[in-house]
Amino acid sequence: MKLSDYVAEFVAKLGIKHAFVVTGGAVAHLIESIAKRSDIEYVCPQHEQAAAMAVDAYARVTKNMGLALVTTGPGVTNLTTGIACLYYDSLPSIFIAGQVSTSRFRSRVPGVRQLGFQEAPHVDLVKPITKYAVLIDHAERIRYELEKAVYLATSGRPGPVFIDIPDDIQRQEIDPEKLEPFHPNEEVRNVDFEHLSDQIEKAIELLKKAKRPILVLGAAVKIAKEEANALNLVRKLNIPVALTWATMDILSGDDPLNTGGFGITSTRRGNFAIQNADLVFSIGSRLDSHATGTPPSTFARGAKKVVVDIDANELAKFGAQGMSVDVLIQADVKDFFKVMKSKMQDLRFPDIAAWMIKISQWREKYPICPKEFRKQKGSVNPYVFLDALSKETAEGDIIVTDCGSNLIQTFQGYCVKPKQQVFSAFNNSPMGYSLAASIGACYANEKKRVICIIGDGGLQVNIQELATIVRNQLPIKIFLFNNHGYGIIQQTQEDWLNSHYVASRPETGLADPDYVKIARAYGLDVFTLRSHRGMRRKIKDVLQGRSAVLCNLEFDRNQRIIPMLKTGRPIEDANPLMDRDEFRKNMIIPPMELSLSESNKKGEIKWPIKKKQNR
Ligand SMILES: Cc1ncc(C[n+]2csc(CCOP(=O)(O)OP(=O)(O)O)c2C)c(N)n1
Ligand SMILES: [Mg+2]
Repeated sequence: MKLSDYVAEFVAKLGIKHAFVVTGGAVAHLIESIAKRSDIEYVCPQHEQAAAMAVDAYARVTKNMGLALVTTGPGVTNLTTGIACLYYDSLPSIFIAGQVSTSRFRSRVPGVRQLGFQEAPHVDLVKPITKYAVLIDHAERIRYELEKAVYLATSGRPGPVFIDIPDDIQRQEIDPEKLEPFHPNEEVRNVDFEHLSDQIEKAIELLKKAKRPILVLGAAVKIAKEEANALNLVRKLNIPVALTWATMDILSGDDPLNTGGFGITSTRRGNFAIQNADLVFSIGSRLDSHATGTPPSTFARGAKKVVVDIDANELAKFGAQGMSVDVLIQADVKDFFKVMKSKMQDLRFPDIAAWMIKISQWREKYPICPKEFRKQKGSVNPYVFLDALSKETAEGDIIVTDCGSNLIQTFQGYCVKPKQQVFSAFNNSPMGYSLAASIGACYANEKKRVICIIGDGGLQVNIQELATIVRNQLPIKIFLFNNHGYGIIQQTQEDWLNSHYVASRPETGLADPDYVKIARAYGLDVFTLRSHRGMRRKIKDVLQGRSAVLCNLEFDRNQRIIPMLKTGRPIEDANPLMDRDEFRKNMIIPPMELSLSESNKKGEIKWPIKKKQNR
């Protein structure tokens, strides 16, 4: 059997149904072997970065692995941004590259940079962003290395793996019967269930006393596929839940138990809730500074805290950063839920009705889309749009958002429905992700429609993928948050650089082409929305049917993320600053000195900042 055929059969047996490929001489045999199979469809993105991002979304949606094949040299260097997305969000997938033939390895002539055309040290390049990266320099190693790579990708904390196969090795004949298998050296998982049980008892004691508890569910709940157990716990405890970006779609946005997220870019209501809690019980979130604000000691500072995390280093970080945690539980969330469940029978918790009323009052009082936003004229307000979009989408829809303001606004303003998936490349967050990821998500979900939210800056970074969408007739509905610039960078420049908008606006170096014309040239249907008039109708039109659509939403270029924390403040005190009396009334725990100081009166900062438009 030809080795490349063996590789194709191996990946097909894993249940992978699509391969994202960008061909080249050094990978031609592998791709041909994939193409010969009837159980895998290959898809041709226009750029390897997009292929990797499609793989990322494919893994998220199928909850299996995705697969990409690329050629040597630039094929691999182009992949890296996408591979990093999978690595930092702990997603398993397989990346296979063709490498120059073994006879052309530069190692044959000491000191040279390259011997083979397009030769590059792939394994060295991707090692820090993969769980395993290996060069197959002997054909008979193929089975062992493939099996090992898949084992590593999917076990423990998942992640992408990379396999480099030289051109001459791809063509070699092998006898599959004679190949050495890989036997995982399954170190017996040594879980100290007794200790875990003791720690959980301590946590339950805190739960029994809490009057204002909040449960945090983090990404690990999804990585461990423990969503159902997490939701059972929520229902059983019947306590409010604060979700991180990664888990935002596991509970409906309008569920009374959903506090509405928390952190430096979240909602007022969610932050008032978590900051005023008397118990924060966090499961599977590393509670990074994006969630806690800085310094982390300001986070939920009146609350007892329980943190469940598999990683001892993450648990140790709290003490090192001055954030007190009362019960640290080092455990896989799977084990945690198992033990927790066994202790839930007959437990009685205090009545938290008053706390629930407070949370619903915050929801009412501080909607992310207040009425005055709706009155905006001459441009589309992102929060008004997201509210309308939430109403027009259906169960089962996948929504992918990009990076920058549009990412944050989506997680603030989009109200998730049951069985929807909403995601982005949370930790790597490269511009252009959502367009390429929408392609992967679409293939992963039987080519059903995918809603892609992206900024004008992000669109430029993967704009070539409009061609992939049209070529493959994918029903991807792109909503372009067009503020003609890098909105989030401008907001940062207002905070840090006295509004010196360097390299973030058309006047200061950016290009601002006509995206409508570009999308039309690629063959998409195009709509433009310049105001709120007829918005629901237009969104309906965009969403219906199987055609690919770009809907250009014209925003005010001074549109900002609202609210958004200014550096140095606790997360309950975001910009635009609230009247101090009103702020004080919302605080059950003592506000920080900084929040009460005279200089923080309402009106210090007005958003959106209205400046003369000079374009
Ligand atoms: C590949 C890459 N380069 C640079 C950045 C830094 N960055 C983050 S957001 C952003 C601007 C994004 O502009 P746009 O997509 O228009 O989003 P907006 O904030 O305007 O909604 C930049 C440059 C990044 N995240 N990824
Ligand atoms: Mg923009």
